[in-house]
Amino acid sequence: MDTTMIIGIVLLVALVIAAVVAAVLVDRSHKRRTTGERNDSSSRIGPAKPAGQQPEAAATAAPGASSAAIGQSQSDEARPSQADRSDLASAASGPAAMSAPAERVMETPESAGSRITRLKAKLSKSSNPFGRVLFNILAKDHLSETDWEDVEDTLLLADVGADASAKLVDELRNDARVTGTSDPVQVRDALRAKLLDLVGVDTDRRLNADKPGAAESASLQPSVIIMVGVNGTGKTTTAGKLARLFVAEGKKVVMGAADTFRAAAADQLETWGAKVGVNVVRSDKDGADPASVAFDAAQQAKDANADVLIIDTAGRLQNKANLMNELGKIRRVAEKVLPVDEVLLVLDATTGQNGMAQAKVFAEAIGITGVVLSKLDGSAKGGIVIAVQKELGVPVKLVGLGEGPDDLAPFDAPAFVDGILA
Ligand SMILES: Nc1nc2c(ncn2[C@@H]2O[C@H](COP(=O)(O)OP(=O)(O)OP(=O)(O)O)[C@@H](O)[C@H]2O)c(=O)[nH]1
Ligand SMILES: [Mg+2]
Repeated sequence: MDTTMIIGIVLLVALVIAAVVAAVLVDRSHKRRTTGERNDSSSRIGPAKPAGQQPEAAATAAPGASSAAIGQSQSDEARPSQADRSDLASAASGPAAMSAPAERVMETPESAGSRITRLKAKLSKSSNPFGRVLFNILAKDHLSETDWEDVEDTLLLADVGADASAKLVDELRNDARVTGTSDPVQVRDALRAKLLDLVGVDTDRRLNADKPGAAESASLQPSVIIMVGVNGTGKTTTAGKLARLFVAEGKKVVMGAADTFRAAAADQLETWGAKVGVNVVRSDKDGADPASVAFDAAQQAKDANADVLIIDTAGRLQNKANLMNELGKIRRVAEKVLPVDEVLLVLDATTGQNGMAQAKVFAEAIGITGVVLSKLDGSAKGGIVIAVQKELGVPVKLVGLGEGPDDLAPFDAPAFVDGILA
């Protein structure tokens, strides 16, 4: 064999090896590309998939899965029914889609009875400057002219309102004159009775969704609640706490994130929902029309046979006419699908009489069926309860007593008055 032949054979072998290596490399890169495409497409299933969520979890996160999730085992939850799957398809294609609870370990919200006992104790313990001043005045042996004025000033400072404070003290003084006594203990008892009267002991404070017969007819299901109020009063927090209250009652809840100003607002609502298996209908587009999200939420809550739909809205100042008109539109558009049973105005208890101005404009713009007095655990200027109810004719239905997930309770008039006088 001559040298030329040997070189030829070596070159041939080298060429064959190069061809084999090239073929293997091409095959590997092709495999990588197809796997990547599969992953990409699964990440599009279910909007707002939380970081780190696995594709399987995204499928679990289907709309309608809330019915499976609430009160059921994790394995049930991991197997959405056929209906769940078709819901998922329609939700993903719509402008606002229902996202899923992100966490697998569900919390058990505190029952209504247990939270009332706990929150009553919390209310009576909260530092209440109003109660302390009244206590000091009424601890005297005999009430002088200045003491009466101090009682009135204290009621004013506690946001009871000018008219109500003057009327209350006038009546107390009049009673004292008639009975010929200004015995502080009797005055104190009389004050308690009058405050109770003003706050309203027999007022029906049930949420419309909780009233017997609410949404019994299939066509009226679910009950719809819209949360409104100025910026930062606690709307989203209250929506989340309220969802827990309903879940504790065994109800199926859906929430709608009609605060489309910031994506973070929908994320905040999802975080609340995820803990108790409540799905949130949201738009992934910042600045989407909140009314259209409300419409989609109503449609999807209805399709999912939910008992209650809670729609969160963006905070807005009452003097911004366009934003107030937007609220009216949210209601009208939601009502194309379902009647709105409840509009809850969330008032920050620490804003005092300023809350009145807010309440009036919100009542005109969207209609108010109840007030949530949030942050009553703060400086406890709860007297606004009296003014709001009197001016608007709508009851305070719930009070927020802290940032904890179950720190929301039905308003309890005697506990509230005792809290003031404590
Ligand atoms: N102490 C206390 N804090 C509360 C209560 N309710 C809400 N907060 C706090 O108030 C702050 C604002 O609450 P959000 O629920 O975000 O208020 P929002 O009305 O949705 O705010 P916007 O959507 O920005 O208008 C948060 O830090 C809450 O934790 C309450 O009852 N007590
Ligand atoms: Mg909010």
